[in-house]
Amino acid sequence: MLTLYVKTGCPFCHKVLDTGRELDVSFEEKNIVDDTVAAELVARGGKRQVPYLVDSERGVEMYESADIDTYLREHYAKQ
Ligand SMILES: N[C@@H](CCC(=O)N[C@@H](CS)C(=O)NCC(=O)O)C(=O)O
Repeated sequence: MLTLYVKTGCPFCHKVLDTGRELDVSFEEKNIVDDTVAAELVARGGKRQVPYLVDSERGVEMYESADIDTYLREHYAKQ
């Protein structure tokens, strides 16, 4: 399962969500406007920054929209 921490109005998040749509990849979205979710993100990744991807099947977690974009294209490209 892919989880994406996002924030309403975040252009970097939109970039990743656009890539997901392009690749037919769906995310469980968690929005850090909710303080509980923000705290969960900081506990998980170490800082309050979105987007943040969690790929639980591969045990991969990362910040940085460009890195997430590259990762999705490498591992979730359409066949
Ligand atoms: N270089 C980062 C920049 C990410 C970034 O600046 N995210 C902003 C939101 S657009 C953020 O997390 N700000 C902290 C906050 O809103 O609490 C990326 O490309 O992912």
